[in-house]
Amino acid sequence: TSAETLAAKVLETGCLEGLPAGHFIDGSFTSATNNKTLESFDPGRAKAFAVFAAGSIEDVDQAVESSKRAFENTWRDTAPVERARILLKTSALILENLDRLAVAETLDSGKPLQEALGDVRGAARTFEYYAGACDKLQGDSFPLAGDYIGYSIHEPVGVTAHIIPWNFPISTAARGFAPALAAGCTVVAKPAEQTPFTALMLAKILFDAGLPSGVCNVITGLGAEVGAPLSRHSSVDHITFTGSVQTGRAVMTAAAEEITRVVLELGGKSPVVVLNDANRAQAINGVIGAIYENAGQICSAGSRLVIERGIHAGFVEELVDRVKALRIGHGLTQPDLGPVNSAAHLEKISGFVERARLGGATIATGGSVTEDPSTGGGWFYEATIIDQAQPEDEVVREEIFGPVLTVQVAEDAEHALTLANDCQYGLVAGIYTENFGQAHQLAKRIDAGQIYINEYFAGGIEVPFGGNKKSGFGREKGLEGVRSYCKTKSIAAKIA
Ligand code: TXE
Repeated sequence: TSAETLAAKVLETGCLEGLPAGHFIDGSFTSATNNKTLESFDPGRAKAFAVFAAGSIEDVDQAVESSKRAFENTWRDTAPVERARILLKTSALILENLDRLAVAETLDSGKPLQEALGDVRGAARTFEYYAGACDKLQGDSFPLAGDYIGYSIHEPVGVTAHIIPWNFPISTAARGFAPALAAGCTVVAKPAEQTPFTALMLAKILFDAGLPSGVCNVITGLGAEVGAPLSRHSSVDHITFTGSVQTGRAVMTAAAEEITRVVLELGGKSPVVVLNDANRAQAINGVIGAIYENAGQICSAGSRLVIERGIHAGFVEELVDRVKALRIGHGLTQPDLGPVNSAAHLEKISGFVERARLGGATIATGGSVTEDPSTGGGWFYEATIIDQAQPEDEVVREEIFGPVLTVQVAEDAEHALTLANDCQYGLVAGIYTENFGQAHQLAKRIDAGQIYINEYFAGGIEVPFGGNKKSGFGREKGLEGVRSYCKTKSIAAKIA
């Protein structure tokens, strides 16, 4: 395919030409006020391949002021159908740029190219979906007595900040920008310092699709230097944050100062419950995808297998065979398992497994730092399974955010439910069983924002997504996703 041709060229040269090099403010690329830059690394080779602007508070002010002007002067009053047309055009332009966006995403994040292609197609679909919502944000009317009428309208909240992590750069940007823009809000985004490029490319695509200048601004740089001033900015009306619990707490604290709305999508430690009567092949494939896709660096990764004793031994044996056969390699070579995003993150993953090993864990496969077999480079960690894990183990309790699966044995479905819920997080859960009544019983009682039955990651942009407990609050995706960017105004009148 043409994506593969571009990937081959990039593998040969080590870089991708024409990447944006500045912030995107007011419809054009500009360098940081202080002219500082940072380097971005190719995780598959552990080598820098490009530089980008290292923003500061001055750049944040400039971008927020630009978004505020654009909100007040144009976007909030742009006809909903016009907003819809621009979002639809954006969706088409994303697909026209599919190869470049996907290759940039893989180079920057490390994820396998086939996954990046899926993410970019998903981003296009997200704009298509929310294009359809623009002119359907209708309010209610209220039954008041005799001489009164009452009705509500949904107004855009204003300037929305989007703080984006490195594991799904373009997907997270799209899932925030599209509903915000659909509602009539303007956007200031800060991608992660590990993966700045696709959010910048997306802002330019929106502009090319007809979005007025200033409606979507993107500033790159470090969390402390760009994310922190953005989250405490008095002209920001809403913050969408995806990232760690620790940073989420800092963002929420900053937002509290200005009483700014927040949606927090934080980490997870999601269970995949496999009962004795599950379809074996379906469950094995599901479990593998749940934890080894994007090398486990997914907030909703299925990182805890909770399996009934009756099938435990045979299932784990088959799982280990399948996992050993996964091909490790640079993301652009379309491997089964790509690198992890950074050296620091590799060390963090390795630390979790080493501590578990010292504590006597049963490491059924993997358990070591490794490398790209064809180049000897990159930040790779083996696909790992820790069997016979106990509820109190650190590897069961903490988000590792890497290709590490723990296996807990359940005596029956009730015990599986207890193990599944024994967790500080509540983002998603998977259930594999052929007994659909039981599946729905479990779905009802598992404390998570989204449940997948018999296919992990089932569902699309139509389905609301977000966490319970320490996984955060607020919902993205679906029509609920667009509601967070609206404020309801109710109007009541005496008509006689
Ligand atoms: O996250 P941070 P990190 C989890 C995962 C991972 C851990 C640490 O377990 O190992 O978090 O990752 C910006 N004010 N997840 O350190 O710091 C930062 O620049 C405002 C789960 O990368 O949360 C980046 O743009 N913003 C997760 C974004 O916050 C700040 C995805 C996320 O980075 C800031 C990523 C500050 N003070 C990590 N400091 C998920 N839910 O999918 C940093 N940032």
